[in-house]
Formats: sequence, structure tokens, C-alpha cells
Amino acid sequence: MENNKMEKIKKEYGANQIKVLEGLEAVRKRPGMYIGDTGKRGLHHLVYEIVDNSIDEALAGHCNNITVQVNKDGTVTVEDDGRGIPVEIMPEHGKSAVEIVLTKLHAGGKFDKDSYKVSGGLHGVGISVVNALSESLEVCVKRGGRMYRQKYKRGVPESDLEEKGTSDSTGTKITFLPDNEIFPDIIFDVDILKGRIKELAYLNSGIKIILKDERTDEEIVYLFEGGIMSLVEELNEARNKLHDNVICLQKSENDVEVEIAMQYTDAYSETILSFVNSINTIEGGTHLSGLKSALSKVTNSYIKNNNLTKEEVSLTGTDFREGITAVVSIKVPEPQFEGQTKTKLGNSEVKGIVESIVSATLSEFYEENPTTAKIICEKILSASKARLAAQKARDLVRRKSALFSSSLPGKLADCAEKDASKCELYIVEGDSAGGSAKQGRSRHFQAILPLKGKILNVEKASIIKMYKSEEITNLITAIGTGVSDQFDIEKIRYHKIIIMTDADVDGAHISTLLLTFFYRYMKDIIEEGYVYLAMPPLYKIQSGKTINYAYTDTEKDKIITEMAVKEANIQRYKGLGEMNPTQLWETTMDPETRTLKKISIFDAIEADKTFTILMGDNVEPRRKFIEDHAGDVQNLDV
Ligand code: 0RA
Repeated sequence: MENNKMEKIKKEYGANQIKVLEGLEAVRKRPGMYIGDTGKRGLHHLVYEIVDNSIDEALAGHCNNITVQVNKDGTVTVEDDGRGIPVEIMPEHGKSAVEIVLTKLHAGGKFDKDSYKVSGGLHGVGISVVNALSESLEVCVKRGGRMYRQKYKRGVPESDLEEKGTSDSTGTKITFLPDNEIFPDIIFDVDILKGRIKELAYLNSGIKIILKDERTDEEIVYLFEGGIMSLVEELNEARNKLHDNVICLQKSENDVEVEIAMQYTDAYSETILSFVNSINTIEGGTHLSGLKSALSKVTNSYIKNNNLTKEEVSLTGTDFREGITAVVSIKVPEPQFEGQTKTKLGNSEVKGIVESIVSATLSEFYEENPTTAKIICEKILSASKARLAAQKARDLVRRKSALFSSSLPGKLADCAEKDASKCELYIVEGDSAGGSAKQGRSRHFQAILPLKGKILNVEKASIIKMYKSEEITNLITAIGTGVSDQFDIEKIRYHKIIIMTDADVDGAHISTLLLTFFYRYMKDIIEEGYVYLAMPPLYKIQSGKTINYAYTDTEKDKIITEMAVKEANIQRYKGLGEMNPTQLWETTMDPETRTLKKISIFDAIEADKTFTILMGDNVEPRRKFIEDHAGDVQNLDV
């Protein structure tokens, strides 16, 4: 809101109200401080902020159902069957509690300290922040046999809370329209909401969350009675399990609630997800260290005590975790978040608590299931052997190839610019498209690396094979960061790594292979937002000298209508190779006109699952996945 308007409004209020207005003003001035950013992420964060409050109400034992609905008019409604936000007038403010919750920063949990707030770190800034950043917001409360309603504009109430009839149930319903003055794009993407909502349903077992999209009539019900155990089962759906039952534990110690689910598989990689108060701690922290430490100690002593190995082997942490799928979810009253993205748990007392709880449960599991224990230990011993063999292979490659030297691969046409933040790497399918890209590019900041065709499927190949693949080592050297334990994001040579493939099945497959490789060996470059997909046009529409490009079928139809000509020449591009260097530049590479799709791990869970299913051994889940998703993926004509 413009300052003079704000000043005028302020004159009409008392001291309490001025504070409120100043609070809202601060949020509107620096939205990033409260919700991270004002892009897609920040926009969707508004929904999570409200849902978190409903989840808190559920964790306090007063709410079972939450509905999140994207409405036809672009608003979002979050409704729950909790107790309803209190409506009585708060003497110290002279306002209803509802109004205080919706207008005062951090007022959400003041009344009720029993439950863990989903707060700290990223979330938990309060519904008032959503209100401040909404062009309009309506809250409906059902409580004490009555129904109440209040409307706001940009956080400012339009009237007091009004009684609107009776009700025999209780709950809170909030509908809001994000402010277009704050968010350049206010269109909600239901796929983004799905990720977080599904995650919340897994992490808070027994709570039913319904996601509805009125625009498409899509409705999904998320309810996982098994909680994180169900999550591990889902992650392992396409994997070969080393034991039937997921090892589960749930225990509280000193106000820290620990919940862990884990299961070993025959995979070569580890998948461990960690959460604190329902927030995904991507950078890990003390809870994760506690789990890792317990795994190593308990399993190591089981191996020693049962003489499971004759030779003297040195086992490292990664050996103990090879093939494991685990979820650790803890609830702490006052989490301290650290790290670059504030997603690393710092509370030092947590490590010991998690370690002792896991140690006790795991020792007991091994004692009670000696056959399974032996299978797990054998897996760990073979992991250590493979690691040593890989080390040898790597040393060999290091001497022979350019992987660890400073010389760049011959196939790379590098750019002149040296500042990585300005540089782009186009990974291009096929030598011919690679050639066009090399001619068409802006060589100042764009580098081109052509790929021969399909790269190695790293999900199925051993590390040794990976190091022997020239396409892969070229990729690693060009990007500059190294992989796995040698990975160093600081060494990255391009801040945009753009995958450019044909818009057909093979192209989609190559993209997935590349993304799998990045996900498994350079996860941070995805998390940092450095990976993109180029979006080449599907059609060239020419009439006389006018040329238009269409990137979707809808766009094609629109362009034809707009061109208003009968004799348009429509060419469907099958491959990048059909474009000459100028066309490729104009449609797909010129920053002024191109569209890039940023790859982000909004949902590490979905990504991990997709890669496992699409790339793993088991045919059945893959067939089912392709069947289920055939509608979503336009170019998957298998
Ligand atoms: C403050 C106090 C109480 C409940 C809530 C807030 C509350 C907030 C939201 C936001 C969305 N749904 C909600 N449900 C409840 C406790 C009320 C009591 O003591 O009865």
C-alpha cells in the first residue's frame, strides 16, 4: 500500500491498531523476509502457512479433516474441523481473538502452548502474514453453536467480526486471493501443493487432507494411517527389500518426540529423509547424525560379536547405509535451524537422544531377527568391498583421463566468460543439433556440450562403470563440481545447466537419465536451482514472410486464429536437428525470447520415487507408473 494511504488510515486508529498496521506494512514492504520469496515458492507458501495452523490444531487432538481447495476464481480455501479460532473479545486489544490472529504477527500460538508449533525456520510466521499479502481474505469460524465471518483487504479488516447464523459443528475456513501487487504470478499450481500436502499427510498419520482443484475437478484424498512407515513402503515400492517389515520406532525423551522408519534394500544408494516439526531438513543436522551414528555403532558391533567377517575390514559410514531407505521425523519444542537454507537442525541435545533410542531398537531388532541381521551385515560388508574397488578404479581413471585434471573435454565448446554466475551450459542431444547450437549460440556466455545419445543409466550401473563412461566423465569435467563425496558446489562452472533434447520419447528419456544422474551424484545443483530444461517449439507456423513459433498445441491454434490467414504453412518440429542455427537461437537459446523450465526438488519424495521406478529393475511398477502418468506426459507415446 502506498505510504500516504497508510498514514491516512493510521490517523483514524488507536495505538494498538497503529502497531498492527505497522506490522502489516513491514510484511508488505519485505515479503521475502517472511515467506522467502515472491515467486512460485513464496506464493504456495501462503497455503502451507494456513495448513500448518490446521495441522497444529490436529496435533493438539482437535481436528481430523483438512480441505485445501483451489477455486475457479483463483482463490484458495483452507478449511478444518478444529475448535475454530476463538472469537471472544480480548480485553487488552478490544478486538476479537480472530482479528488478532489474523492481523498481529506471530499471534497464532499465543493461546495454546501445549502442541508443537510447526514453527521456527521457514514456516510458522503466522496467518497474519498471509492476510497482509492477500488482496482479499475471508475467515469463517464455527464455534459455540454460532457462525462468524470477517473480511479483509490487504490485511486491513473491512468490518468487525460478524455473527452470521448458527452451526452445530466447529472449525475454521479461510479463503484468500494473493495480492498481485506483491506476487507477479498468482496462479496456483496444484502439483506443487500436492507435494507438500502429501508430505504433511505422511508426517502426521491419521489426519485426512483433501486437495481439490475446482478448475479441473481433480480431487485427491491424502490419509496415511501408517505415517512414515507408509512413506518408506512407498519409497521402496520398486526396490527389492532385504526384509519384509519396515523397522519402526516412536519414542519421546526430554520433550523430543522421535519417530523413525527404515528398511534395507539391495540398492546401491541410500535414501534418508529427515524432518523437524514437519519441515524437511534438507541439510540434515543433529537428528540425522544421531541416526547415522547409531546405525554404524550397532551394526559394527553386531558384525564383530557374531564373527561375520574373517578379514579385517574397515567400514565407513556410507557402507552402513548402502541400500537403506529411512525417514526420521522429530518434533522439538524449540528447534534451532542453521545452514545456508536454514534447513539444518542445530539442537545439540537431539543427537544423543536419537542415537540412544535408535541403538536400543536396532539392537533388539537384530537379536530377534538374526537371519535378517546377517543379510543386512553381508550387504554392508559387500558395500565396503565395492567401495574399495571403486576407489582403485577411480585412481586408474584419474591417471588416464581428464576427469580430475583441469583440461576440459574436447567435445565441449566453452564460453568466453569466466564468471560462473553469468555462464550457461547447454547439454544437447545429438551431434547435429550440437553443431547448430554451437553456431547459433552467443559464445560469450553460452557453452555447448553435445551428447552422443543415451547416457549411461546410473541407477543400474556400478560406480566403476560410471567412471568409465566417457559421456559421464565429460559431463562431470564440464560442470566442474566433481561428484559424490568429492562434490564441491563452489567449483561449478555454470549457474545455468540446460538440458536440450528433442520433444519426443527418446528426448524425454535422455532428460530423465541426465536428471537421475544429477539427482544421485550432484543433488545440490538441482537444489540450488541450477538445472533447467530447454523448451524448443513444437511448431513453426509460416504465412508469407511472417513466422511464428508455437510451444504447445493450444498456442498453435491460437496463433493460427490470430494470424487470420487461410494458407498458413505449419511445420511440426520432430527434432532439434530440423532447425537451423538461427532458428535454434531465436526459439530456444536467446534469453530474451526462450522459455526455460527450472527443475526444482519441490518434492524430493516424488522425484526419488520417479527415478527409482523409471530406472530401476522392477518392470511392474514402471509399467503402472507410465500408465498412470501417460496423460500428464504429452510426449510419452510408448
Ligand atoms: C488459537 C487458539 C486456539 C485455536 C486456534 C488458534 C486455531 C487456529 C487455526 C487456524 C486454522 N485453523 C485453526 N484452528 C484453531 C485454541 C482454541 C481453544 O482453546 O478452544
